[in-house]
Amino acid sequence: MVNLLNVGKLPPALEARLAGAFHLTTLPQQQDTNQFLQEHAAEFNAVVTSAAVGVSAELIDRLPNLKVISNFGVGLDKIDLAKAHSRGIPVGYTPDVLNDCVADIAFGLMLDVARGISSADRFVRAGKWPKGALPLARKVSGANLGIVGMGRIGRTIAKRALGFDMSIRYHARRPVSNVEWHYEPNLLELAHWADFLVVITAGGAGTRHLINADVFSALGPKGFLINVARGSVVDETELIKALQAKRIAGAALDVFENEPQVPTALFEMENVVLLPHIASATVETRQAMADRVYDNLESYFKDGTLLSAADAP
Ligand code: 8YV
Repeated sequence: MVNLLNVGKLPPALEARLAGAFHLTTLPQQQDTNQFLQEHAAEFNAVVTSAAVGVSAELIDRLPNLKVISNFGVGLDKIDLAKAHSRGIPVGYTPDVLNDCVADIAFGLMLDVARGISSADRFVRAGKWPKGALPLARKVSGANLGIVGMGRIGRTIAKRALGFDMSIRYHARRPVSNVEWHYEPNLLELAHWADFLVVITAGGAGTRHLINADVFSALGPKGFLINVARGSVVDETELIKALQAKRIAGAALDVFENEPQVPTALFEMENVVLLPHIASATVETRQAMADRVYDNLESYFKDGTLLSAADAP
């Protein structure tokens, strides 16, 4: 019997399915998690988690018989991959199945912040329509789209942008092979060129505050920021300052530095769209993610392979 330790926040149906196939223990449900691990850590050979929670180096160290980790989500920034790989522990995750939904939300946010959809909805509900009109908005079709990060989701966003007749350029650490879009090695140049700067790069130490005050200045008073990556990639304090000083036109955010806390300074701004990290949150995509979490574990304990394994850092 496989003893599986759940440390994350999983959909209940996935938990039930895992409990049917493995001996499942949910760590946060234990009265004293520290004492529980002192007594039982050696029993576990697998961990399941979610992108928001991850698996720390400390936890990996405490589980001497850990063989595999399965993550609900594509983000690996909260999993200590270096530690896992140093112990030869493969990490499964859920790429590809969420590309469509995250790209859809990137466009939803772009359209909303540019055309003022949420703001116009508030205007109508507040009974303001009979008293006057809203200011004119910004056209999205045909605009310049700068994409920061050109992985699977970045490419899906670019595909959507073709339908909007947008010009597309991207920035990444290096040019991505088999990508036809113009590569911009200088992030500030990309921000300067872009009308909409969409951030969809991995989180973690390497990209922390990549989107900083200089990027906002380059984006300029007509440029919009859209973040569907990780809150850590954007310097939130500098973003608020840039918005307050009208150094950028607006921002649409699905992710934040300290979720679920959102800086209240953003609440009053009509040129800001705020979502509670829902880019992958559809019935279809969350089901596909749950299936992949399960299938990765099943496959590992059948023949030692994963359907989708994270690369070594
Ligand atoms: C989910 C995500 O919100 O895949 C990710 O990295 O951030 C989202 O898809 C997350 O996995 C739920 O914990």
